[in-house]
Amino acid sequence: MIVATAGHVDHGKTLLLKALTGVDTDRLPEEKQRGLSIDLGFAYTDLGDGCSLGFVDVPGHEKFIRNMLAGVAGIDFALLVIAADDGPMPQTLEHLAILDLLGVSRGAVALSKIDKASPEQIDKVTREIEVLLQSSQLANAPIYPVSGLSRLGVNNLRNHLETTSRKMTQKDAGGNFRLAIDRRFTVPGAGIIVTGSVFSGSTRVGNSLVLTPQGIDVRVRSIHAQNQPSETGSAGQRCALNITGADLDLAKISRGDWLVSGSAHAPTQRFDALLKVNANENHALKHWTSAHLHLGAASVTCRVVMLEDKSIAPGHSGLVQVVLDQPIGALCVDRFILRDQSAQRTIAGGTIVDPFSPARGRAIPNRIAWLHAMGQKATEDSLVQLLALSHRGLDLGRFAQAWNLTKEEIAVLLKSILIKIVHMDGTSWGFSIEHWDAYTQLLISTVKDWHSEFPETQGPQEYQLGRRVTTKVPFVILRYAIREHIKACKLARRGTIVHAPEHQAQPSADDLALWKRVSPLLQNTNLRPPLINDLATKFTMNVEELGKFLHRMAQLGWLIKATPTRYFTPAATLILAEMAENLAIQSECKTFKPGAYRDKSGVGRNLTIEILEFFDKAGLTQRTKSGRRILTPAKEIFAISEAITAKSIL
Ligand SMILES: Nc1nc2c(ncn2[C@@H]2O[C@H](COP(=O)(O)OP(=O)(O)O)[C@@H](O)[C@H]2O)c(=O)[nH]1
Ligand SMILES: [Mg+2]
Repeated sequence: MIVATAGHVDHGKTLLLKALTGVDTDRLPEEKQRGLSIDLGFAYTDLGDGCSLGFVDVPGHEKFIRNMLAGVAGIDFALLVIAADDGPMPQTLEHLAILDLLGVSRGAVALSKIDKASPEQIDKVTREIEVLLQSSQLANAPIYPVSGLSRLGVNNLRNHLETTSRKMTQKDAGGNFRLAIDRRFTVPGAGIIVTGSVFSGSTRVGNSLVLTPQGIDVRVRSIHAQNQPSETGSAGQRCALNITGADLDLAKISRGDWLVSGSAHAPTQRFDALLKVNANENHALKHWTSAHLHLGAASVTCRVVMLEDKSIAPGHSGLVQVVLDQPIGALCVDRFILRDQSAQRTIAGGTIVDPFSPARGRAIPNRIAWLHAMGQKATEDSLVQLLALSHRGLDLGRFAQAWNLTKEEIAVLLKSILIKIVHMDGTSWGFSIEHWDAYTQLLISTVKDWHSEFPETQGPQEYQLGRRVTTKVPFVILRYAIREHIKACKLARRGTIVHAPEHQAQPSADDLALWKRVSPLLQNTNLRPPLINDLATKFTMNVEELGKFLHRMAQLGWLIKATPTRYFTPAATLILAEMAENLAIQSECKTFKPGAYRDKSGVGRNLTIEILEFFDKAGLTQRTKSGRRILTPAKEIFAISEAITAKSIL
């Protein structure tokens, strides 16, 4: 369990921790000299039986609230220290408000310096504290009268912390590993060490992690968990990690960065949140207010965008978008605090609802509905509601990332609900069964509409179908749906044309007569059909007339215009496509270069370039740094559905 102190300066936090742990957490020379905590201090006590308490001592002075905020993020338990002789003071109130806005609901009050106060004074302050806590999440927190000086009452408090910690040790270590870095330094012989509270998940020695938001890969060489050498570090512990990395040096790491396991690395500069304005504020929070955001151990300047109402009154909550001046690591249900522009007041606290928000359309009804779905407590409810809103499909990888779900956790979640999943191009898209059925039915009816509107053509090209279908999904999903329909014989394919299986468009008698003359010249051409111009000369035809005829034949699916100057038969196109496919399959990195394709096909340099560009457009291939790779099997784009072989035609 991690405990953080809180409370006004000089109320005895640091001395109390010393009485509890034996450690003086004021370690900086300036802190010793001034007798004042400036930065965070840390101490641990071993409870035996493998349990230990980790303490974060925070500065109480209002000048160092920023450090206090870094210290209380990710803690399990707050120890609010209030001096009996002084009673609640300004930073008592501010720290309490911060804990409340951060959702810290476990804690205790140490009524300190009781050696300096009369019994009447102690009673009076106790009542004041009870009133103060009433409206906060710490309403039921016990109050322990103590003296850090005489150690009176310290054992009672310690026993309470121990009991609470024992009850809590089974903290849920779900999610990907995330540690909020609050210190970094080097140790001779070991190298770089970072310390912080673990928000979620666990890691072990030897694991690879990423420094967020920089995106630097690191490896864990050793771990101290709660100040003890350990093989693992997990949620609910303070950890020190000795890390190395080829691109890592100390200057690249700051307080506020995160160390996370790979899929939790998702820097963001704009997120949506449910924000509660501090009840102690005098004015409502307005649109585009400048503020300081504190999340984890990070602090960044930002603007606050109202999403529902024009402003949010003190003590009230509302949806906002936070636009940051710099990217940070932030994921769903992370808590944060906003302080005013001059960093003097705590103005609000919030919970992240969507870490990856759009700049446009951020307040439209669809988006607000989306945020209500994202704002569900249970990931399952959130997923089901998002699917209901996503008739164009939901990017499941992004969903898992936003919710910080591990691969295993998202897999279990997907098994527990009814969902249609389409894996395409490295992305997994999720559809509700209703939306998927509606979409695939719409594809069929759109093809049928095409047939009645353009009976002289065999059907739409895939991209034409994509344009006409009123539900726009990513092109890869359109392709997938077409492929499923073809397998089920609900649609058919002729080259790049999609059609209803029973639809057979026929050329006019004149076109058929011309086809009989022209087609021999387009076949058996060693994959180099003649140029349109040369064909026209050969048949002493007007180029434009011939062009129109060839275009009509292409609309019937009897030809494919693969380059600006040549038409290929579907059979030749498939042969050319399969050549590309074989080259890719045979190569080690599953890609091929134009030179290799030219040599294999023998179509010459210029035609090679034109054909490969056509394949890119048709979705067969994709250009990458190492060459072209195959996106979709050649047969799935260029084959002629078996139900209607074109042998009779060609
Ligand atoms: N008499 C008395 N003095 C205390 C007690 N706790 C702290 N002090 C003194 O109050 C001053 C501030 O204490 P410190 O622990 O640094 O307060 P912090 O700012 O809340 O961390 C120091 O001079 C302490 O010696 C206590 O229980 N009794
Ligand atoms: Mg102190």
